[in-house]
Amino acid sequence: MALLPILHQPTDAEAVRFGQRSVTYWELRVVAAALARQLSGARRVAIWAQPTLETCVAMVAALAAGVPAVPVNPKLGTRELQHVIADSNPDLVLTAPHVTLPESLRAVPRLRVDLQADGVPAILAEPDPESPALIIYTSGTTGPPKGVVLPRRALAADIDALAAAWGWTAQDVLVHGLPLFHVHGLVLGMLGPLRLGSALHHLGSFSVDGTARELAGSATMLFGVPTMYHRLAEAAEQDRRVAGALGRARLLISGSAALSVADHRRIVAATGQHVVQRYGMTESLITCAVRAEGQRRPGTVGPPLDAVALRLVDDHGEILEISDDDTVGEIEVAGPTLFLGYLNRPDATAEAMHDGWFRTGDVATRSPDGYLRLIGRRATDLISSGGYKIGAGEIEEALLEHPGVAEVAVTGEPDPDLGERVVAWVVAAGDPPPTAEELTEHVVGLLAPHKRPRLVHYVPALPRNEMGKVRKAELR
Ligand code: MLC
Ligand code: AMP
Repeated sequence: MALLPILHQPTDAEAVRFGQRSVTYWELRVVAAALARQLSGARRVAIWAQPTLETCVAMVAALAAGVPAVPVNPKLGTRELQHVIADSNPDLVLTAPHVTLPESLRAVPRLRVDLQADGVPAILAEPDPESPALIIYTSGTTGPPKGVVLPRRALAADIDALAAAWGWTAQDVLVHGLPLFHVHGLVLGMLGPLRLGSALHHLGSFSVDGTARELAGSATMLFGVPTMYHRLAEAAEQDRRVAGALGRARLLISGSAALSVADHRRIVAATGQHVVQRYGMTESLITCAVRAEGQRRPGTVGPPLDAVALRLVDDHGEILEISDDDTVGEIEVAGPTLFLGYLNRPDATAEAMHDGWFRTGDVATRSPDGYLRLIGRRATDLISSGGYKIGAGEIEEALLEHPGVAEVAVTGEPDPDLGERVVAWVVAAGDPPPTAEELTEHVVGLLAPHKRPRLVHYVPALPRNEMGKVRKAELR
């Protein structure tokens, strides 16, 4: 089956809507097929992934052409953008017509996405399911982000498994305001509805009002990160219209970070709805989900999807057969939803695998009925903030480039809204020392704004062990 079967038999049903602009499946097919013809022969393309209709058309065109697409966060700082472009080396960058691109992208030929097309160009032959479809950059604990190469087969298998888990059909209308350069908003949130032939109403950017308006209208499902549900919980407690809109949804689905038990309960109390959680990673796509008909227990992400093989292993890599909701192991996954490897990084790919299983780095318990409960990560240097995964090392390196920083450690501290907030512990140099605002702007210049420190502590020295490694636990 084709990755996007509906392109072969388009209907007049609404496909996607961004604000006031929308296209039907027929219109999408016409513009995407025309653009796909212009892409064919390209080795790889970057897509300037603003939350717009043009991004959607560009993505569909690249998939139709069988050209791997690199979605680029338009808010990346110079350092990260240079890295993504140098590492992925795209032949073209696809943008909406009026975008001004930053310096580091000027050398890459640009193709403007045109929403007008004449005729009805044929759809190109379906590419090999094992061929790369997307390259999505994700942070690790050290070094710059790595490009996760996802084959078409993984996208198809994951969307189909989620559709089965949630009874997700062409009759559903999905609403969300997620960014289109990560798995959550792009693969689940955009390619999901397109593969199923259902509609997506994208909010442009997340807002409580927009979400409530859509759910009070035709939207049946909501995707969001826990920060969004935290804000919705607060609003629903204050405003009966928000509570009522959330209460009408067929499914409220949360992922990318842990939804706190407190926020889960607040939403139940205000709206009568239990949020459905699911768990995954860029490399494995979504691997666990509470089923539409399943018990929605706070703090759990449900059992593995039908397509996914999942095991827990102990510190020695031995498989844990036990399911007592208590014994803790690292999650390893296998099956058709897995990535092909990290772009240009066979070393990192090999390190991530264990006998053909992908090592997630997430630790969990398993209940007798197979529900996973995530209890943390192996790497404490990976910060989860607003549903984004952020490597502490990346921010430390950026801060050390500031002349007013002699030493620095970055930690994630609990935050009621973001889950964790990025905190920098700085041994300052220079007189006067740099202000917190200066350091924040410095990070925003090099990296994406969501990686900026939300708090800067000045300390006379960092606590270190005999090896000279910073004892981060003591800072907290
Ligand atoms: C803030 N901004 C700045 C800035 N300070 N821009 C430039 N310079 C500065 N100094 C910008 C931000 O980029 C943001 O824009 C806006 O101003 C508000 O800043 P913020 O406070 O950082 O954003 P906030 O409102 O807190 O955003 C919360 C949020 C966001 C929940 C809406 O964190 C979000 O969209 N999270 C989704 C993350 C996600 O999709 N993760 C999926 C990973 S895939 P803007 O435009 O950004 O709003 C994955 C797999 C899986 O994990 O399982 O799903
Ligand atoms: P990323 O690599 O950006 O795709 O982020 C994946 C990480 O997000 C996982 O390794 C988990 O740590 C975290 N994550 C995703 N979904 C959940 C969830 N439902 N609960 C807790 N953590 C989650």
